[in-house]
Amino acid sequence: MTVLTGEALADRAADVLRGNDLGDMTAAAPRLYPHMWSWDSALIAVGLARISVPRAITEMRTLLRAQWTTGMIPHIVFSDVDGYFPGPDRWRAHLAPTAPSGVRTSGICQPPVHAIALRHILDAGRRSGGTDQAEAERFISSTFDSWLNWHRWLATARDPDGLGLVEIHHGWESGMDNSPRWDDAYARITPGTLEAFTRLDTRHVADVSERPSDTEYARYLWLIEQMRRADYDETAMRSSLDFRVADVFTSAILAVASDVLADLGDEFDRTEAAAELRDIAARFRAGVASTIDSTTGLARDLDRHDDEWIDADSVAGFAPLLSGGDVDLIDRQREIFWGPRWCGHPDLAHRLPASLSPAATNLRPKTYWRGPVWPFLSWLFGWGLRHHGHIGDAEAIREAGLAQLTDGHFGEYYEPFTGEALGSHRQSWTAAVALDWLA
Ligand code: 9YW
Repeated sequence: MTVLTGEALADRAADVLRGNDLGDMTAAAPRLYPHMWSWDSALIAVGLARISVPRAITEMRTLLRAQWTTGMIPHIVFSDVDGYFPGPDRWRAHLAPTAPSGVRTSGICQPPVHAIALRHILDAGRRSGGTDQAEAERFISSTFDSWLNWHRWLATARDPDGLGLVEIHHGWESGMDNSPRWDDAYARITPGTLEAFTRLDTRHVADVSERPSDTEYARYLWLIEQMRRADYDETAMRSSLDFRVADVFTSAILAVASDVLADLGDEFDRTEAAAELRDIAARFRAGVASTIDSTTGLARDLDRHDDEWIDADSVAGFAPLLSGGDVDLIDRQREIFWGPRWCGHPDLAHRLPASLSPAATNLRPKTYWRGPVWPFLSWLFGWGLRHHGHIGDAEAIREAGLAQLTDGHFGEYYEPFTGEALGSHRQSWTAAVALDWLA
């Protein structure tokens, strides 16, 4: 069995990113995902910043070229490579009046982790100095307004009732596609007439039971159909879509990323914008805290269909570890996070957060967002804990996260108990976080 560590692991990770490089964007995975995904690209940029600051900037520039006039950053920017469904022909997003021209995108978004990448790019640029520093600074100051508009759009169009929670219109917007978080909301959906379709994701994985079922998939496509009928207009979609959920994890990311962007605003003389971003951060941090279940101590999503809380025992329950919050809340969350239902579960291969509690009765340890460990998410928690001053926690995650990757596969996700790499291998964001952990 291969055991790669240190430089050998970093070399292999860099090789993965080179292999998936399509020129001005990095494919999320070589065959399964031959396009740019929004939150993947930000984490990829974090890894690229360790190799080449200009290449990391290119990644973020490509993503920004796909920004909608509303401010939305779409969840997929399509390359010219075939082999992914649903592609641009299914989304037909270019027909929306607010879509960008000259680039093909999907019509939904993903969690706003991008400001975190900007911070990494700027820090890497300043560490190396010279043209790297100049380019990074020029990039941040010249694109600051675009990132601000992205955050503004999420804080307004996606929080129409001012709850401090970001509303999503498709499970894909959460980035945790088939998480049990969305089961009840999806169960209500009966797809209308759909154009015929052939899935392609199931061709690229060894075991189809790891992937969402066909019934789940039909619902995903039905929502796209509904969005198309509403011309991707936010107001029209809110009244017609079968899926509307306030996503606590995306909300936590918006909170902390708004603080990070506010810091950048202060550094680049954008004081007013920085104040606005801090207000957004405070509102969404409070929104996240308002979702806590006092019995379980976990954060919850809110189904906007009936305004019922969703109890899912999922990793999103630790949203406050990203958003931050008051000391009591964070202490309790850390205790649960490291405790026996989560990272301290005695049967885990590595002490890392799985997508569902390893003690949950509905756990499916090989199925996508219903049990496996996702390395980029471990990185995100590590980053968040460090950002809020919990250095020991962050170090523990880094060590366990690297131990999980020594097989050199850079899997999309991992079986929590055996540590087996699953889904796509050579997944870009997995390689990227390894590079950052190893730097
Ligand atoms: C899909 C690319 C994406 C991630 C998502 C993850 C999965 C599949 O892969 O989505 O077809 O969009 O759930 O978070 O961005 O890695």
